[in-house]
Amino acid sequence: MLEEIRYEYYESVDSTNDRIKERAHDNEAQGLVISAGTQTAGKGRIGRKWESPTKDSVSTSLLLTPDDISLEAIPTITVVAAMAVRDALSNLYGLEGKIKWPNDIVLGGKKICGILTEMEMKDNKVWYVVVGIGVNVHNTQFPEEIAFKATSVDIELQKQSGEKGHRSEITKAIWESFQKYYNIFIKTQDMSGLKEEYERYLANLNERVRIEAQENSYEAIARGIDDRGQLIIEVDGQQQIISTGEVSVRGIYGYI
Ligand code: BT5
Repeated sequence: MLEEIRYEYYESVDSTNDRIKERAHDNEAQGLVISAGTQTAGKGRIGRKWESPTKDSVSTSLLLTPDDISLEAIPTITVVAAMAVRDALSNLYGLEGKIKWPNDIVLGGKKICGILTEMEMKDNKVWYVVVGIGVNVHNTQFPEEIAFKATSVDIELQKQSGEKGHRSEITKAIWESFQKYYNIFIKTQDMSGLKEEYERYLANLNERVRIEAQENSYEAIARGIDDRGQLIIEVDGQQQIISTGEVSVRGIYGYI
């Protein structure tokens, strides 16, 4: 169970995930959140970069030290975190994002949030887990390479109320929602209690997607998730499971 959350904020760090790792090595207790105004080395998955320019985005990471968690349940935590961000943006601003499995939230077909879960083992057991979340809040423009597929809270609110997002309010709402979903997840260490709600928000459900693995790429229909939070796809009428590895899932007609 995640019982209490303690917040720390820094103007600038390399990566909030790396700051949490350092604290885990100093035996910090579960529940610490480190957020930053800017990251000089924000990380995406598999060595990619995460843009987190000064004061424009939420960059926030949480330390978890779950008792007796199985290794196979760790990637599911990303799936739980995606639900939390979606829920927070909906509750705060009425922004109804979709979850692009496994680790993005999209609005208006563009990415507003990315999640990076990392962990370290000790004595053959999971020692700690870091859940890192980046949300674009005040960004009005993006570097050329991502401009076609990135959006922010303010850009999306501009289309509705004209209101502006608030970074610390978003950070708090995300971790409060995360606590709610995580405490359901951790009882069974799977998505059995959350799957139904998750699938309501899954982008491309029952639509054609392109699965881009390292060696090949093929088309499939997305059918939902299994109890481990893995994506169920259908290829030539046969169901298959995609785990959160190094695959990307793309809609056929654009980024999502
Ligand atoms: C992610 O990876 O989306 C995970 C991002 C996690 C960022 C948080 S911030 C707090 C914590 N500390 C860290 O150092 N990281 C975490 P991935 O699915 O691999 O997507 C990365 C790709 O998204 C990049 O290669 C770009 O194409 C694109 N991208 C980079 N910055 C972006 C941004 N600000 N908004 C939208 N897309 C972006």
